[in-house]
Amino acid sequence: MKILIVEDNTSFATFLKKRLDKLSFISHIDIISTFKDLKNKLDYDLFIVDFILKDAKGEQINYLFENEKKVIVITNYEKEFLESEFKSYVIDYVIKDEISIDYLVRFIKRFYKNHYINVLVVDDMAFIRNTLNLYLSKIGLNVYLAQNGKEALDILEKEKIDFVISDIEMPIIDGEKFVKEIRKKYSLNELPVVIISATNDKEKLIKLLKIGCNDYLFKPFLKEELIIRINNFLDVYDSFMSVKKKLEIDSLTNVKNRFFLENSLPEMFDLYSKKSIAMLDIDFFKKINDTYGHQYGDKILKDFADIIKKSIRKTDIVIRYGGEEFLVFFPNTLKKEALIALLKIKKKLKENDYKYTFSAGIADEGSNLEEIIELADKRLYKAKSSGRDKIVIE
Ligand code: GH3
Ligand code: MG
Ligand code: MG
Ligand code: MG
Repeated sequence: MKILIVEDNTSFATFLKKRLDKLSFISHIDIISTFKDLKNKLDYDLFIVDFILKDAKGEQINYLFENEKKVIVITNYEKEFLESEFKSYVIDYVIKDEISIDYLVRFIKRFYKNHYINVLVVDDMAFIRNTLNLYLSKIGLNVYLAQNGKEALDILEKEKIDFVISDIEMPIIDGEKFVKEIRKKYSLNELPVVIISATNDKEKLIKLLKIGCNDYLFKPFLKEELIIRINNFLDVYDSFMSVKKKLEIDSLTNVKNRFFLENSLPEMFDLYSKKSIAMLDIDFFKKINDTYGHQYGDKILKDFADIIKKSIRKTDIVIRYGGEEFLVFFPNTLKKEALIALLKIKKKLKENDYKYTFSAGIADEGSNLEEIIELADKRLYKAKSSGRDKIVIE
């Protein structure tokens, strides 16, 4: 991402650049100090522009607006700026003090992340759709538009939408029915929905929250309010996702854990018609612990998880099922193909001179996750009872 700072106070410009240099996703930051220098310098993703320059008092903002550029204004003249026509030409403005610079840095981080987020706007009024499209695009989001609930449901089928902003009063399918349809397929965390409402009818809004809206906004909205609320909403959602990610990881081996198995795998499992599950268990692991100590045992577990990961495809998923027992989910894979991956693991253990072996059971039969796990587990037991160091697929 490339940023241009247009600021005649050099020490402030340098201070700002230093703060922004710390953000790894910014590849380039340049500083210029006059409107004159700005001409033909339009190849930037974001412009941070002083309101009052030596050779311009807003004309530079107008110029960038006419060229459809994204601008954040920095100024000490808040009142004058807010009273000017230029206010509507920019994404946002900040005052030149320490706290506002923190806001600016946060804003830029969010602006960058927003480029990876797809939002679906649903409203029957073209004016509202266009306004939201303008504001949301300005903060970097990829915007999809729909005129009613039916159109929106079609888009959700085809595109990877991350969150929805929807009107309530709409023809064909109204907001309430639309949200109900969404919640049949996606949970509140998978697809957040923010409702926009013209009414202050609290009872209706509460009902909407109960049927699965995440939040609401009132029409008409102020641009600043909308931008801050949506950005804050996305920040909270991001931190939720990173917490969720941490919750799903086994801290010793760095593969997925039981929490993931119970909360996320079932849905993933249902997406594929062809799939295999393998259960792997290290042989005589207790002896390893007893002989070399628990810490050494831990290291073996970490190494084993790494070797499994290196032997499978990126789309396959490793889960620590229990102490020294791992489950691998192979999407789009028959058990004979999964067997090849497990044989690779055996080979790698030998090549790296590990003294232990493992037993495994693989299954690709069964109509649900529980059934297929049970079958793989039965086969693992067979492998154990028939002498260990075996992989059983029948
Ligand atoms: P088998 O071949 O029948 O699988 O024998 P085993 O000894 O591998 O199996 P058993 O289930 O009897 O013992 C598993 C051992 O794994 C017992 C437990 O103390 C150890 N274990 C479980 N979790 C951990 C862990 O996180 N770290 C270490 N070091 N050991 C663990
Ligand atoms: Mg409407
Ligand atoms: Mg074991
Ligand atoms: Mg065991």
